[in-house]
Amino acid sequence: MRDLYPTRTASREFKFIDRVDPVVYGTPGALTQYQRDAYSAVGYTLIQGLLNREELDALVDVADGMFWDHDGDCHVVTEPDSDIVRSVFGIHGQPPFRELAGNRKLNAIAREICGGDAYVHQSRINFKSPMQSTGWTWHSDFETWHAEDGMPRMRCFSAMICIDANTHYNGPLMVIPGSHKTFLSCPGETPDANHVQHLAAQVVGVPDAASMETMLTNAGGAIDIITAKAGDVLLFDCNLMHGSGSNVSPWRRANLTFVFNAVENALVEPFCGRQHRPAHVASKPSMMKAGVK
Ligand code: 6CS
Ligand code: FE
Repeated sequence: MRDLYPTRTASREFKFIDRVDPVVYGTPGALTQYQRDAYSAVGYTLIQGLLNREELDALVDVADGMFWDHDGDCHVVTEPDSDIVRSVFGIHGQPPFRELAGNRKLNAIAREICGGDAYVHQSRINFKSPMQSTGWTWHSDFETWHAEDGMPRMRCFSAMICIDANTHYNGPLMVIPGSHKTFLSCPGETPDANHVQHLAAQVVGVPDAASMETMLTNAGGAIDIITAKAGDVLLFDCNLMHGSGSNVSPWRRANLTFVFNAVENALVEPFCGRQHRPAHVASKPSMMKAGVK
């Protein structure tokens, strides 16, 4: 299959490649016109209060439990320099995450953005523990999912459900608005079994200062800080440049993310030439439908 977004090539240069894919594929229906326009223009939009109090309380209880006592059904990633749990992956096959992934509103949004049937490519809770958790360096998720998972096109998005309030103080997500419209091809070969180290601290596929400067100039110098209430959900495009700092506050910033990918955008051979990553970071449509019909 032709590689429209070559990255991690032998080149030692960063290179900007114009996006050839639409941002929203489907007809209007689930998003308000404002949300649809905002998502298309800046690459993200916030849906307030997706979860009701009861759903949120159940989610908080389960997340608390998983942090302290994770069973074999999920895959734990710890902080780079400690055994503090950073993330758990591969949870959308178990309650209550399976039900949440099948949330009617979320599925209608997935159908609108993906333009048809969608499935969960990845699920995770990032715990962002108080005073302990390091952040995530700037990156495009699609750059990894394309190179290492074989995701052909930009027809995929993340739904980040806020388990806790995301404030200015507890390591909130930062995004470069509009950066989803350009793909940043990064130098550097993908190491074998890269996901083991990558999920704790990404090294390949990340911008340098010069490419960050260019993206920020294109965005009018803006870095948007995403603050949200517990129960809100942030929808963001697979190619939006984002990152977050450490949590130096006494308040946890846990978020649950489902990544919805169009069935028509199913994974092919990884474009980096390595083996597929394990199913807990890169599901396949046949393996785990999110209840999206
Ligand atoms: O490699 C991945 O799939 C993960 N890495 C990052 C930095 N964000 C998205 C995803 O969780
Ligand atoms: Fe990410």
